[in-house]
Amino acid sequence: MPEAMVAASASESTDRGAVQQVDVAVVGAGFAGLYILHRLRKAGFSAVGLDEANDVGGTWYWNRYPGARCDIQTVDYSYTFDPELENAWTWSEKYATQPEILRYLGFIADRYDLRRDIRFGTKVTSATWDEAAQRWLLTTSNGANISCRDYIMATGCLSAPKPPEIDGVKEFKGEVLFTGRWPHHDVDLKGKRVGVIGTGSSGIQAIPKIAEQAAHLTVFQRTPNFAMPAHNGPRTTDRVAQFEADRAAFREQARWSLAGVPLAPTPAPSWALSDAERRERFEKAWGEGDLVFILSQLWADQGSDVDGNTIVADLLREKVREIVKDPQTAAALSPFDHPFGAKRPCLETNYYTTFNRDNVTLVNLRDEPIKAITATGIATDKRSFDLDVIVFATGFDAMTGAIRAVHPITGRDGKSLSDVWKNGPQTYLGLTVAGFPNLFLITGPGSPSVLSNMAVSIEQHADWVVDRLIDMRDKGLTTIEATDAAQEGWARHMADCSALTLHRLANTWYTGHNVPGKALGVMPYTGGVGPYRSICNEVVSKGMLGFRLAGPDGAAQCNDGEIVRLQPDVRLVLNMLAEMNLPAIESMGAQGARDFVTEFNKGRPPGRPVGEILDGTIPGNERLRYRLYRPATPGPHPIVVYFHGGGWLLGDEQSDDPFCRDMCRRTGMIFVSVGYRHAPEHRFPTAAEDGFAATRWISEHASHLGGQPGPLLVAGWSAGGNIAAVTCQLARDRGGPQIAGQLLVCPVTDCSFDRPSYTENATGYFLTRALMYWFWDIYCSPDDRTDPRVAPLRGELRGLPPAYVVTAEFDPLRDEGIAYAEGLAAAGVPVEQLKGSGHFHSSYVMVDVIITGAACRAKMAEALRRFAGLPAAASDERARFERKTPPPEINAAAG
Ligand code: N01
Repeated sequence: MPEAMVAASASESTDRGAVQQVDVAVVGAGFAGLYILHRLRKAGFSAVGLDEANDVGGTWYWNRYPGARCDIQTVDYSYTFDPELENAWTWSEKYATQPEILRYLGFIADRYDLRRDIRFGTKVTSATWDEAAQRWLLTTSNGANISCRDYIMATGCLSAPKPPEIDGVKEFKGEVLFTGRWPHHDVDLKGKRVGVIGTGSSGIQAIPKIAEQAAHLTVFQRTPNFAMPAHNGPRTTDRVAQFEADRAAFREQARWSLAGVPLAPTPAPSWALSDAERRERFEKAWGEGDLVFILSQLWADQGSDVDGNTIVADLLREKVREIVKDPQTAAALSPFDHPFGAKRPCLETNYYTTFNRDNVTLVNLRDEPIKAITATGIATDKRSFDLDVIVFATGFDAMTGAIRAVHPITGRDGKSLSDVWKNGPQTYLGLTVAGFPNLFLITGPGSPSVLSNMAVSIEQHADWVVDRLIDMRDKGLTTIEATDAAQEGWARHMADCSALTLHRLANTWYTGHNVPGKALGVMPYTGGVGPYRSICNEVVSKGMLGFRLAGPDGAAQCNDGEIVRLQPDVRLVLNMLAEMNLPAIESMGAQGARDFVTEFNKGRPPGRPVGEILDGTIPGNERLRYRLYRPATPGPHPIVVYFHGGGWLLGDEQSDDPFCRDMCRRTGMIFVSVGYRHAPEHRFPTAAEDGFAATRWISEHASHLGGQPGPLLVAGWSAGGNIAAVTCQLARDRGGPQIAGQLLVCPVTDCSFDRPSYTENATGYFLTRALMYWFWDIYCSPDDRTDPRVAPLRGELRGLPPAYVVTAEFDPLRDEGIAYAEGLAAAGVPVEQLKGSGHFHSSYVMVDVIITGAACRAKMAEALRRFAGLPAAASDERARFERKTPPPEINAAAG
C-alpha cells in the first residue's frame, strides 16, 4: 500500500508484557462492533473492542470525502434493537451525510457507554488459536496482547482500501488523497487542478462536490457505472410514513425481506407488462431515488434474466443521454459491460450534470489507458494532464481484504486463513470457518452483507453469534467450529443462489475482479436476508447442524450435515406451500383436486410470448383437444408432441402452458400439448391410447399444422412423461409414426414403490408417496399395473428412439426415472440423463417461480434440437447485454 494511504492513527506501546484476559475480543468499532459489544456486555461476557481508528465509526470514520452519505434510506440504515433508541434519535435527511452518521455512532457509543471497552488506535497484528488453552491469542500494535475465548471480526466489508495499481504514485509532487482514507483536516481544493480516478459510489458522490471547488476537475473513468438520482432532502419520504404507521411491523418486514428493506419484490415479469406499464414503473422508480426500490419494484426478471435486465439498462442509458448535453460524453458515461444491479449501482446528486460544467473533463480510460502518474500529473497513452491533486476513488479489497490481509490469522494445526482461502473464501453461513474454532465473521463472505441493508444484516449476525455464545455457556460448551461438510454444503448453496442472479456476468468487487490476482467468485450470499435468517434459525433448531461443539470436561456434540440441499427457490416454494397448510390433494376427491389445481394455476403469471398459440381438436371418436405453440421464427418447424403432468387425473392441454412456451422459445420448435382423457372417468389404458392416437394424427397432419413432415419428437412431464415413453413403445410396435427422440421429465416408468426415492422423498416435496398411491389407484387397477402401457420399464426397451431423461433429487419418482434411463442404455438406446440436484418434482415446469430450473430446460432444449438434427442454439448471455459499440472519443472539455 503506498505511503499516502497509511492510516492516520498513531499508536503507542504500553505494557507489552501483560496479557489482557477477556471472554471475547471484537475487532472494529463500526455499526457491527458497537452492537456486539453492547450485546456481549448485556449477556455478562467480558469483552474488549479494538480499532485502528481513534474513535468509533468504522467505515464512517475513514470515508469522510466530500459528498459521502449513505445510500440506503436512513430510516432503514439504523439500529433497530432498542425502540427507545429510535425515539431518541431522528435523522435529518433521507440520506444522512457522513458527519451525521458518525455523530449517530458516537451517540450510540455514549448512550450504551461502550467506549470504555474499546482500545482505539490499536491494530491486531496477529491472531493465533492456542490449542492447549483453547483460546485465541491476539498480538496488538498498542498495549497489552489479548487472550480471548472467542474472536469476532466486525471489520466491515469495505475497509481495506485497494492499492491503485498505477505506476508512479510516489513520483507525483502534488497532493494524493484516497476517498477511503480521507484526511481529518479540511482539504481545500479551491482553485486547484484535481484529477479523480474511479467512478464507483465514492467517486460518483465526490466528483460533483470537488467540481464545485476545483479550478478544473479531470475525471479518469475506466468503467461507467449505473447511477440514479438520490432525490435527497428532508426525512419525509413514503418509507418514513410507513415506518411511523407501525414501527415494529416495519422492522419485522425488513428482517424477513430480501434486501433488509421492507419492500416485497414485484411478482410481474417484464413480458407481462406493456411498454407503457414498464415505462410508468421505471419513471416512478427514477423519481423515488431509492436503489432497493428500483432493484425490486420494476419487474420480477430484472435481476435474474438478461432480457428483463436489458430493458432497465436501456431506460437508464436513455436518462444519461437526456441529462448530459454532449452526446459523446453521454455515451462514455453509459454503462455497457454489465447488467444493471450486477455491479453495485450508485445514487447520485448532480453527478451527470457535473459533466455539463465547463471546468470538468471526462477521460475515458477505455480509449486512452493511464500510462503512468508523473511528477506533474497523469499521462494517458494519448496525452498528459497537469494536476495539483490526485484523488483515488479506486475502491477496496472487498469482503476478504479486511479479514485476510490485515493480519495473519492462524487456526487449528497452524493453518493460516490466507492459505485456506487462497482459492477464494470458504465459510459456513458467512459466519464461521472450518479449522478456526471460536472465530466469527460479521458480514463476512458468504453472508448477505453488502447485498443488503447492512444495519439489518449486522444485527442479525450479531444476535445469532451472541445467542450461540450464551447457549454454549448454558450448556458448558466452550468451543464451536464449522464442519467441513457443512462448509462445503454452504459453498454449493452459495453457487446455487448465485446462478439465480446476474452477478456471475459482471466483473466487480463482489466477485474479486477489482483486485489483480484475487481469487474470483461471487463472495456475498445472494439468497436474500429473510431466507438467510431462516437458514441460520434452522441451523439452531436442527441441533446446531454443521457445527462441532465441545466443552472442557468432555462435553461434545456434532450434528453434521448440510443445512440447505434444495435449490434456493425450491426451498422458498416448499416453505411457502408448507405455510399454506393445504389439505392433502388426495383428500379432496378427483373433482376437488381439479378445482384446486385450476385455482392454484390462476395466480401464476402468463408464460412468455411465442409466435402463435392455437387451440384445436383432433378428430376421431373422442375429439381430443390440443394447444399448439408456434415459434416466432419462420417455419416450418420440427414438431414436439407434449403430454402434461397430473397423475393421469389432473390438468389439461393448457396446464403446462409456461413450460410449453418456454420450450417452444428455447428449441425453436412447435409444441403441441395434447389434452388426453383422464381417470377416473377414463381409466387405463385410455391416457396411453389417446397419447399414441394423438401422436399419429399430429404426424399425419404435420404440414397442415405448419410443422416439418417426417419424424416427430415426443416429450412429457410426470404422468405425461409416462405417456411419452409409452407412445414411443407403441409407435415402434405398431408401425409408426416415426419418432426422432423422447424427452422424459420426471416420468412415471414403473409400478413399484420400493425404490429408495419413494421412501426418502415420501413427504415434504409436494408430490408425496400417498399422492402417487392415489393417482395409481384412480388410474389403474392392480392387475393391470405391469402392462408396459403404464409401466414402460417392464416393456421391451430395444429399438426405441434416443432419449433424454430428466430426474429430480427430491422426487419420489427419481429412481424409476433413473432406472428407465439405465434400462434404455442397457438396451442399446442412445440416452442421456440430467439429474437435477436440489430439485423437486415440479421444478422444471414451474417456469415462472423456479428460476433455477431454467438451466435444466436449456439442456432439455439442446437435447431436442440434437434429436431433430438442429445446431445448438446460441447462448452467450454476455453477448446479449454488452454494448459492443465502443463509446466515441471524448473531447478534452466536455459540455
Ligand atoms: O469503489 P468501487 P468505491 N485505474 O470499487 C476504478 C460502498 N460505498 O469506493 O470499475 C483506473 O466501486 C474502478 O474502475 P473499474 C458501495 O458498496 C457506499 O467507489 O474497476 N480506475 C471504479 O470505477 C460501493 O460499491 C457508499 O473499471 C480504477 C472505481 O475505481 C463500495 O463501497 C459510498 C483503477 C472503484 O469503484 C465501493 O465503492 C461509497 C485503476 N487502476 C462507497 N482501480 C454509500 O453511498 C480502480 N478503478 C453508502
